Amino acid sequence: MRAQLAPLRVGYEDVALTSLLAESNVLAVLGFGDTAPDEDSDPRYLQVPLASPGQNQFEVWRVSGHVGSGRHGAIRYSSDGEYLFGVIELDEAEHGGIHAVSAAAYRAIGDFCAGSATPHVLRIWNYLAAITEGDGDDERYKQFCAGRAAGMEGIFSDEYPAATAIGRLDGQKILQVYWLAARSSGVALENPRQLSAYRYPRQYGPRPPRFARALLAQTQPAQLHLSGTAAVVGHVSQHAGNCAAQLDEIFTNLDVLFRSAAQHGTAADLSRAVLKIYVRNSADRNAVEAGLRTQLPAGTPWLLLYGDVCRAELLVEIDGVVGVR
Ligand code: 3EB
Repeated sequence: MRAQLAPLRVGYEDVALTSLLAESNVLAVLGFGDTAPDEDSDPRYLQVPLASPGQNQFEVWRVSGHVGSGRHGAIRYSSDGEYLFGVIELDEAEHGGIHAVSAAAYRAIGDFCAGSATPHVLRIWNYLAAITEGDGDDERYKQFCAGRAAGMEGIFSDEYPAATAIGRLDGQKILQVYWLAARSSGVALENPRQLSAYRYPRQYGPRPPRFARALLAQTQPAQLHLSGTAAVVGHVSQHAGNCAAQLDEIFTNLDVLFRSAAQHGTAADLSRAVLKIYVRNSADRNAVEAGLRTQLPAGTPWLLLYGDVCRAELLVEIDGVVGVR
C-alpha cells in the first residue's frame, strides 16, 4: 500500500498577491506574463514568462498544513511536510548552453528532493526560450531532452513525473523549472493512444523525453496530474496547421487517458479538471476559446497562455489536474 496524501487544491483567482501570501496554507502562487508582479521575496511566488491575454489571474495551490519556505543553492521552495513546491531558474550562458543547463537543473532537483521529506516529484514544468530553434539533433528542445535525461540519471530512476515543456516567449535564455513533490509516490499512467514519450523513436532526438502522460497522486479520491497533452497520436503530430482540429484531437487523447485512470479506480473527467491551454499563435485565440466552450463543461476553470509548443507543427497543448477543486 502506498501512503495516503492529503488533498491539494488548485484554482485561478483574481485576488491581490499580498493577501494570498498572507494565508499560511498557500503553497504556491503563479503569476503569468509581464503584467504579473515581478517579485521574488517570497519563495512561494513565481512569475512565469508566458502571457495570459485578457486574464489577470493567479494560479493558487493550497495544502492542508502550515507552509514554510526556504532556499537551497539555486533552488527556492515551500512545503507543509506533505507537499513541496520548488523552483530553479538557471542562465544558459552561465552553464554552457541548453543541454548543460538542463542537466544541471535536473541534477540539482534530484539531489535536493532525494534529501528532503518530499522525495517524490509528481509534476514538473519546463519553460525555455526558442524551443524549436536549431536543426536536427541541435534543435533546442531535443537538446533540452538530452540534458534532462542526463540530469535525471540515477535519481528519477523509479518513475517519471508528469511534465510540460513549453517555449517562453520573452526570449530570455533562462531555463525555468518548477515542480510539485510529495511525501509519498504516485502512480504513473500512460495513454494507450500515444506511444510513451520515453519510447519515442530516434527521430525525436538523441535521448527521449522523460515524462509520464499523467500521474495519479494517492489522495482520497486520487488526484490526476495531466502532462502537457498535444495532438500526438502514436508518436506522430496530427493536423499540422489546423489548430481547431488539434484541439479536438487533444480532447480525444484526454478521454482515452481518463479511461486509463478509471482502470486504476479513479473517476476522472473534465468537469472536475482545472486546465491550462498553451497557444502558439495569438491569431488562434478565438478559435481555441470557441473550441473550449464547446468541449468543456460550463464550470471547468481554464487559463489560456501564449507559448511555443515543442514541435513546430503543434499549435496548442493542454495540461492540468483533475480532482483538486
Ligand atoms: C508530446 O506529446 C508533446 O518534454 O516534458 C508534452 C508534455 C510534450 C511534456 C516534455 C513534451 C513534454 O510529445 C510534447
